[in-house]
Amino acid sequence: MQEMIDRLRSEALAAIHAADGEPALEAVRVAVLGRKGSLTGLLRGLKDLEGDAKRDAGAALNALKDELTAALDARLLAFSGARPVTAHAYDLTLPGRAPAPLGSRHPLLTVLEGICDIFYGMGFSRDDGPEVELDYYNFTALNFPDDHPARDIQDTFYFNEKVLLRTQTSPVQVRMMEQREPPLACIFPGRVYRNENADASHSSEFFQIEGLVVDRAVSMADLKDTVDTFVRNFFGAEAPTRFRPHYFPFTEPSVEVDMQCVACGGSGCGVCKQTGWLEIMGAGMVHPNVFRAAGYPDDRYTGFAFGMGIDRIAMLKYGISDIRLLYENDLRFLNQFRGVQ
Ligand code: 2U9
Repeated sequence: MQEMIDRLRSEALAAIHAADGEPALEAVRVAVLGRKGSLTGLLRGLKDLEGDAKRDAGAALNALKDELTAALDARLLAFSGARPVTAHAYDLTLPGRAPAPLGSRHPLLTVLEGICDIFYGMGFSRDDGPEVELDYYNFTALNFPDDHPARDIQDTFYFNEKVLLRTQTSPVQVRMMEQREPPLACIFPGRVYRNENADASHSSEFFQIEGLVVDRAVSMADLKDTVDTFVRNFFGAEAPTRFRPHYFPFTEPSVEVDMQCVACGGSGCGVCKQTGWLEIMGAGMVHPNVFRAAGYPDDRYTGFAFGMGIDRIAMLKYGISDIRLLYENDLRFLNQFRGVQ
């Protein structure tokens, strides 16, 4: 048997080598591996063998079948003009081409959406308006006097006397009040602009989220409860908050809101500059002049409003020390937020 196998091997390989085209090669394949082919005939003859002889011959014939099939394929490839896959053409030990890098959500957007979700849970809706605004909506309707320093060209980007880049998202709220009657409970996230030099805590563009609630008999206690619910949900802690008296033209009374330092729990550290408190937002009761500008009847409604810098909240949450990192799109920075929800 082995002799027949050896003879078949050398004859078949010679025939494959001698084939001068695809038809000749196909004829060899049929003559050897076809239904009535020589190798197929030997495989059929196995049934007449027994024991070790059967096993050895079977293994040898199957190995020969594999060898001849590979030789036929290689010869066919040569006729088709394609380059064979050989070790020198491809180094299979090289690492594969890196997959296209996945992007990730910008930390500012993660924080923005996270804050919005908490307010949705309290029944707030969300609205946005133009970034290029009228001086009227950005300042006048919000009770800024004509000579208020924020109107200064050094603080605000003006296109002309009447048109500017909004410095806060409050103008969206004036526009909403012009259109709708209370009750209102809405948040207003968006990009705002200020004409100031950039440093670790200032950028000429940044993100704010403001909120407005207007109805009959809305009180400062409602504001406090809303702020506490937000802080509890966002920072995941029972961190106490405190109101410090402040001044804004558009609210009266006005407060700045602090929360107990998340880094040290109130004992004082570098993050809170040893005070134990972190300022997180400004707020207050909507000034009657703002209601008047929006066209609401005198004394019918009260409301509270608040505003916070999303950048500052993101910096506190993730321990980011320089606001400019949020605007440079440096992948070494952004990649650290992969998978952060
Ligand atoms: C209307 C009436 C009142 C929005 C408010 C603040 C207080 C506030 C700052 C936080 C840090 C801006 O990003 S920041 O620099 N904002 O302190 N904003 S109350 O008050 C309004 C808004 C609209 C009609």
